[in-house]
Amino acid sequence: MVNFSLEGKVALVTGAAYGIGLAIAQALAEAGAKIVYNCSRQSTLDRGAEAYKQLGIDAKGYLCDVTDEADVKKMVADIEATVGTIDILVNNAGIIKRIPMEEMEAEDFRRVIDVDLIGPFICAKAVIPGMKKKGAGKIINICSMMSELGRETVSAYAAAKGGLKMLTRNIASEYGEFNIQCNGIGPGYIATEQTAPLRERQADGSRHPFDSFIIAKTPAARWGTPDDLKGPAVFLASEASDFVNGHVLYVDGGILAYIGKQPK
Ligand code: NAP
Ligand code: GCO
Repeated sequence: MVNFSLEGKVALVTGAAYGIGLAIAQALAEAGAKIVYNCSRQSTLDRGAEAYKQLGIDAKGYLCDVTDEADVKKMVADIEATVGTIDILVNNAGIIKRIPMEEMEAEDFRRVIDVDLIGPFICAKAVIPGMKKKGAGKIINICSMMSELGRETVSAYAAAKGGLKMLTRNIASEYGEFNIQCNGIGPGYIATEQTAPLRERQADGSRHPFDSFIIAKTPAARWGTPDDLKGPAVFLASEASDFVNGHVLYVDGGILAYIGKQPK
């Protein structure tokens, strides 16, 4: 029988106090994993603690900015000492800054690259030694439509997520021989706090133009929800995907396959 169970596994999901990270953590917990998560603000950590309590999940939270290598190393060492070797890393923590490139300060561009690309590098680098020692590991990087496509105002985010696709392939290449699989999940447009500005109702109650645009660009004719990512995450975290490596699994309702609905 195909093994989707995560019983006995330890999963670190970064940025998992709410949104996509929380949904993925919930799915991994339901498959049997012990959940550890982090975020960079105390208020978010408190929010996450309440969320996991409501879900009946015994998750351990850390205040840790994924761009701070010393902090990440300290967090991983504490997890390994108090919970166990990290079997599954989901690099979910991420930010976006929607600014026309010519108006974007270099420091803003750098911050997005720092969180969305350097952060996953730092976290993967921290967990790989333990995975090598254990003889197995799963790294899942949360990529994006912007790993494949560009659009106005998201130059830094697209550069980061495009880089994250190639970092995924490189980790797969460099560590496959140690039975470590590194894959990506590329969500389409998902209804979370990060995309809330793109879905805000207009003053007259009509849909935000971008909302209508995405629905026309999505064969499923809807925004995704964090729940849509649960199954793909469990698959890539489990033994069922042991021969899948360096792949980005797009969970986008078909956006990347579709030219878009002809306007009426
Ligand atoms: P979100 O609602 O904005 O949540 C982001 C999470 O990351 C928060 O918990 C945040 O907590 C944490 N975070 C941000 N910076 C951090 C840092 N430096 N260190 C540690 N944690 C940090 O985002 P989301 O929509 O759930 O998206 C989650 C991931 O999916 C992101 O990588 C995003 O790029 C990607 N994604 C989203 C969509 C979408 O349509 N929503 C689609 C494709 C990909 P703190 O602020 O407290 O740190
Ligand atoms: C945007 C959105 C997207 C989504 C996601 C799509 O402004 O275009 O925020 O980037 O977050 O990455 O896959």
